[in-house]
Amino acid sequence: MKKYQMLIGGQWVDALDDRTFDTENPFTGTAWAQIPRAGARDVDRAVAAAAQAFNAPSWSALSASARGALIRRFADLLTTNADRLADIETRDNGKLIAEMRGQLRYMPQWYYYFAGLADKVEGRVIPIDKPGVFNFTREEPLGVVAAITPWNSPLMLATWKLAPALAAGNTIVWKPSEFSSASALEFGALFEEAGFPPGVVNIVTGFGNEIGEHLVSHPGVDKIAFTGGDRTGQSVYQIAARSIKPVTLELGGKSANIVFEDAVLDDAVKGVVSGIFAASGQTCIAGSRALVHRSIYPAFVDALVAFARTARIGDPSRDDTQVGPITTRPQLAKILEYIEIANAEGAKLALGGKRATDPACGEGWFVEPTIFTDVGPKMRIAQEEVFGPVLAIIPFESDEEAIEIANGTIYGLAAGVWTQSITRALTMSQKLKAGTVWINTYRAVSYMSPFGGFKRSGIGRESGLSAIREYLQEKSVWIDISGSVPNPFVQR
Ligand code: TXE
Repeated sequence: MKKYQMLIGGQWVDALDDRTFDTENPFTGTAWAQIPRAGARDVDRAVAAAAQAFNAPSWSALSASARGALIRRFADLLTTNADRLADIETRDNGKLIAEMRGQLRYMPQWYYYFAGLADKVEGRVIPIDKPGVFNFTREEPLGVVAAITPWNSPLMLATWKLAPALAAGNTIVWKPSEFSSASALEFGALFEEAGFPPGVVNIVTGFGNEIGEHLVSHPGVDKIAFTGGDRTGQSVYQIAARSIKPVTLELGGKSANIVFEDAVLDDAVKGVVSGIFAASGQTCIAGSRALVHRSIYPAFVDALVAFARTARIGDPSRDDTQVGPITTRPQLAKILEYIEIANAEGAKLALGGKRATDPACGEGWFVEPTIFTDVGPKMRIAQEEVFGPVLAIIPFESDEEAIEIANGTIYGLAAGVWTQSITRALTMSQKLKAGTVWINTYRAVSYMSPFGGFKRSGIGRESGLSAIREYLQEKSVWIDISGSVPNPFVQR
């Protein structure tokens, strides 16, 4: 079994008390690597290393252009290592090799984009209203950023934090999910190879319930960038509030994929499938509710069920597999429990509905692509994030009703709209309370376009120009140019 070490202050180390945990392959259900199980003291030394690196001239005195060049060198290494890292991700989290390769090959773009932005962060000269003073602003890094990431797209979701945070001049303590730490540690080696000074990127592996709170509350940490579950996000926010730390949070959703009567039916079927069965529904942007206009409801459901039934389930490392396993044992149990809940609530099961036992699934943790029809908008299956291949189909009668249902959850991460009417498309893009609205497409993301949640889906934005601002703070500098000291007893 492969044995990994963590990256702290430029050194590859075990946990101080030598504890480890096994990471499992969701397709075989067996352990394949040992990961260091960090404790509080390991977090302490990672934060200390990041703080030291933040102040050291090897990082702090580096010009922004040189910082950009380092990040570009990392992106080049990422490009040459993309397929190898994709293989590790698939082994560790069970997501399709086709999807992981796509993600890894595209991922360098985030680093190129933010590397390019590093030396374009500019302050402003304020045309100040007061005579005799000159006022300008500086954009400064925050310090030590704690990046806490989940298991569903381990390197991609880390990249959305690391690329802008490094471009802005911060240093990092990254805690990947305990279910997907191997690829993070392989990634860490590339930062070293690229020539980042020791301590700029530190990776601490371990359990969220053991070291998460310690990391978030650590006085040496200046900012938290978190992607994960709703409840964990709440706890992170509360703990960060105690020391008034800035946070970005991305907490998932219950996104609506809305199919109007004027949609191109085949396209909408594919769009709904890509929203919920791609990645076995384990994505924050899963279109886990399909809202379908009553007039096309039966025809749409028939076409969707027929298409979803053909999905090839099985080994995620095969290029032709379409539905892979569930990444973690607890997640498998959670999805099966939600299927029970939906049955008990009176939703009609139209496809799937149980753990998959197809021979192609072996001993893996699979759930059949599952479709519930006639779901009421207030049922739990229509309100709560399942994070699995379970679709709730809800009929609607009018555009107004579609908007009301779509907006009627605590979440607001994304929405899809299927229509041929430009007026309807634009109206929906305005009325839907979601951070991303896709019209006649679904699940598109880019390093150039901001991503984040409305309402309980999160705080802050990742990707796009504005993302770098999440890792900067603005300073106002005043300089007297009058040559005389004014009355010290009144405000200038
Ligand atoms: O996530 P957690 P889990 C949702 C999805 C899923 C549920 C639970 O609905 O079923 O969350 O998944 C770290 N302080 N999403 O339990 O616990 C943890 O170690 C600080 C949505 O895997 O939120 C990991 O690194 N950190 C989502 C990270 O938080 C803590 C993606 C996320 O784990 C911590 C994944 C603590 N107290 C799951 N406890 C999305 N938005 O895409 C845990 N962690």
